[in-house]
Formats: sequence, C-alpha cells, structure tokens
Amino acid sequence: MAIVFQRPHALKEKPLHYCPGCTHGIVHRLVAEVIDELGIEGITIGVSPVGCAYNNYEYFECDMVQAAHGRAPAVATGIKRVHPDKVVFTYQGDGDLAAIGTAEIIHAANRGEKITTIFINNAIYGMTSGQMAPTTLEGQVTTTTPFGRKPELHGYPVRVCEMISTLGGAVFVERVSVCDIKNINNTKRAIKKAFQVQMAGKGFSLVEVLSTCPTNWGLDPVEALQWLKDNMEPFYRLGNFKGKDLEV
Ligand SMILES: Cc1ncc(C[n+]2csc(CCOP(=O)(O)OP(=O)(O)O)c2C)c(N)n1
Ligand code: SF4
Repeated sequence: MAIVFQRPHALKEKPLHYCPGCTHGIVHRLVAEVIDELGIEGITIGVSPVGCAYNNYEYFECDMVQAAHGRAPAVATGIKRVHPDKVVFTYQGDGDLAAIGTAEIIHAANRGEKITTIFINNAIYGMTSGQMAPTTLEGQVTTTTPFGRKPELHGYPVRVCEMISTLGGAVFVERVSVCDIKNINNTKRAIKKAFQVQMAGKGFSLVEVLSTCPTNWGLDPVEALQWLKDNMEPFYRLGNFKGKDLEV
C-alpha cells in the first residue's frame, strides 16, 4: 500500500511537550520535512533557544546544540565558521530573538553569516507565563500589560523582517504564517528556500513564522488560529522582504 503520510525521519519518534494547539509542533515538522527532502540530516546542526522550544534538541534527529538566551546566532556563527560544509540553523522565539538576542541576530545577519534562522513570532513570552514580548501588539493584554500594550509606556511592536531585510548580509527574509493549510504549505516552501540559500553559500536567511500560543493568549486552539489571522497578519505583513528571485 502506498504511504501518503508519515513522520519525517528527521523528527524523532517522541511525543512533543507543547500545549495542545501550539504551533511550535507544526513548525518542527516542517523543518524536519525540509531536512528529509534536501537529504541533509547527516550534515545539519541546529541551535536550540531558550523558551518553550528550549529542548527541541530532543526532537530533531540531526545534531543539535543548546544556546543561552538569545545567543543562538552567535553560537551558530561559530559552528558554521568551523564547519562551513554543514547546514546550520537556529530556532528562536520572539523573546529569545527580539528581546535579549537583538544584538546577536542583527550582527549575525549584517555579517552575512551563512546560517538560517527560524523565528517563531507568537507575540508573547510563552514559557515564562505570558509576559509582553517586543512583538506584542498594541492593546494586547499580557501578564505584564494587564491593561493592554500602550506604546507610550511600552514602546511599539518590533517588525523583525522589515528591520533585518535592510542589512547588507541578509539575503533571504520572508514572513509566513501557520494559520491554515495553505499557509502551512507556504511556510514549508519558505523554510526550504532559506536552507537552499544557505547551501548555495549566498548569505544569511531568516523565516519569521507567525505562530500561536493558545495557553497564554487565553484561547482554545481554533480561536487562537483565528486571532492570529485577525490580529497578527494585518500588522505583520506576510510575504517576501528579500531574496525572492535568488537562484538556488
Ligand atoms: C538571560 C535570561 N533572561 C530571561 C530568561 C527567562 N526566560 C526563559 S524563556 C523566556 C521567554 C521566552 O519567550 P519566547 O522566546 O517568545 O519563546 P516562547 O516560550 O514563546 O516559545 C524568558 C524570559 C532566561 N532564561 N534567561
Ligand atoms: S506556553 Fe504557548 S508557546 Fe509555549 S508550548 Fe504552550 S502554547 Fe506553545
């Protein structure tokens, strides 16, 4: 009988620890499918973040390294420079990448490090119980903004793709969403292209994935997908910011 659906080889046979409806699991699967399709499991090294995905080294079949909070791009830089023949990726949340790790991601991108960053933007600090993140939307209620994020008090939401795409060393930058099947398929395409850009030696690549945190948003999984669509997508424009026509 023909197999039409199975676990990607690059994703270990382990139950994920994420909350029901959390989209971290979807993105893990997409990364693993891309690793399988490109046949790079044996030469891929991932760098795990701090945040809910801190132990994703348990899930990917390839080599993985754990970095301190926000430091994944610096760790990945070292790995890639020592092993230029490997495919190196970081997997980072918005607290990890856009708060404590802001300097690391900007300078790694600007140096044109030949690494790929998978950036999970769920507009909140998930693991530590729902504090405001740099990407929290105006008016969004979090545990540290109980009356909603107010720009005059808390600053404005940071648009990472728009910022990173201005940097010379960043060659492929795209924002995608996992709100429905069509967008999930598109997310996989973008992740694959980002890896291929790295493999072609072009420079730094980043895919921002608009994601859900049903637990800290206080919504059920289906409501959370709708909230993402209704609230995040209008502010965080989907699409390619750089490198759409790069030959890989
Ligand atoms: C230096 C440092 N500061 C703060 C923390 C606490 N901390 C751990 S995870 C986290 C939030 C992570 O949020 P995010 O990166 O958005 O990932 P998510 O949990 O939403 O996937 C924080 C603040 C830490 N571990 N180390
Ligand atoms: S707290 Fe949020 S980001 Fe973390 S596993 Fe649960 S739903 Fe996912």
